[in-house]
Amino acid sequence: MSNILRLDSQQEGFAEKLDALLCREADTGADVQDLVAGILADVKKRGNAALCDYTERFDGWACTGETIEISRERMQEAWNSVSDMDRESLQMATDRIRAYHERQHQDDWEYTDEVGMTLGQRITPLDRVGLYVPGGKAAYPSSVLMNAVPAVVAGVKEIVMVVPTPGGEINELVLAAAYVSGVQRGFAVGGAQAVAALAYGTETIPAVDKIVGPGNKFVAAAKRQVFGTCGIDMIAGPSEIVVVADGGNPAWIAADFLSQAEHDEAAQSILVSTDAHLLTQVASAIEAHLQVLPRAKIARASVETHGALILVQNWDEAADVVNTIAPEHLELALENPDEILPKIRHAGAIFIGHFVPEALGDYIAGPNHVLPTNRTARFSSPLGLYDFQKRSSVIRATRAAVEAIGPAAAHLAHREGLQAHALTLELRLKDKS
Ligand code: HSO
Ligand code: ZN
Repeated sequence: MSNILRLDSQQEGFAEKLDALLCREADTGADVQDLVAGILADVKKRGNAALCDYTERFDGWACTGETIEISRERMQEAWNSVSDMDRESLQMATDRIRAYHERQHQDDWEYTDEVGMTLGQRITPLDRVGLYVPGGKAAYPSSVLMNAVPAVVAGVKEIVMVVPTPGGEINELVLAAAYVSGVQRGFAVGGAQAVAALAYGTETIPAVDKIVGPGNKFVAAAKRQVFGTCGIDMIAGPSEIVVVADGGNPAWIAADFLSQAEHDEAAQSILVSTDAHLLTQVASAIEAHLQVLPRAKIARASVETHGALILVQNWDEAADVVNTIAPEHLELALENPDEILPKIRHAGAIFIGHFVPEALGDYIAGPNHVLPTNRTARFSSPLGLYDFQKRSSVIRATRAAVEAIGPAAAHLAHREGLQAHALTLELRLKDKS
């Protein structure tokens, strides 16, 4: 039997134990931050020359401004080279993700108030977005779709992608996903140096307005440091899943539990139930799956260091536990999921009923799989159309409106000691022409 922590809400110190379980991530060390700061400054100063130096050092190939370019034609070649089933699956996912995100469209609005001010909000897309795609074991074509499609739907004019190619190796399915989802240009660079190139621009790579997409700790530190020069989406941590279950098939629940554990040793999977027997059955089923899963080593490390099986007394308690965790993914594998749903306040994506494994959402359901992790679902939302748009306020006034509200503004300006502000209003109020 695998060695998974068991907690019981009736236990002494349960709240503290739950807290300790959720404390997963040590802050990025000062050494990483300093290294990244040096790379950012160097790429900002020396452009392609620095970018290629770091690419040679970290990814092991000598590039130039020309050789890093991945053209749309190269992406199309990849699209043509993958299997029919690859293409059909990517196409279906793209279409479904597009349909979902189209629903997030918001109209501009405007209203005229009682004094004659016409006030409104306009929504405009970002001009240029940079998508970071990790290489190696975390090269997920599905993440290319999840980042690029909402940007396209939002009306972003240019979407560029960076992807590291250590040893010159490039994932054809990533390129095919970039092709089908509408990425316009790609560059075969990665790491903090690629984030720097996107933030500041080089002779070859255009500076973008926002950088999105997951990455390792160097990429995450670089995104944090360039924030302000450009926007960033979020700093996504290792995957998480909480399954709340009341029976059902233990083998299904165990597979769902492991689906996130297999991402990363630092991933976290937690099962919450009122049924102690089910917890035991799922623990055995997890062990059985681990015997055959190719990524068992990663999944076992995740489950044994960060996993937990939590016994609660009732569904109110289950909801409290979920809200404390604020998980990235929540499965309500329950006979009556709608009883507990209204009590859930913090979760990135909620999968309802026995028949919806989280993996459906990772690939094809339509909602975004880029979700708040590390308890940030308390205050943030899935990646969406709104992340690729911004709002402008629109203000119109008639003379009558300025007469009605201008004196109060001038008064406040004087109170703040800002005479020029006051003057802008007083001149207009005095002018009877
Ligand atoms: N579950 C991951 C996304 C992913 N899963 C990509 C499979 N591929 C993020 O939460
Ligand atoms: Zn996943």
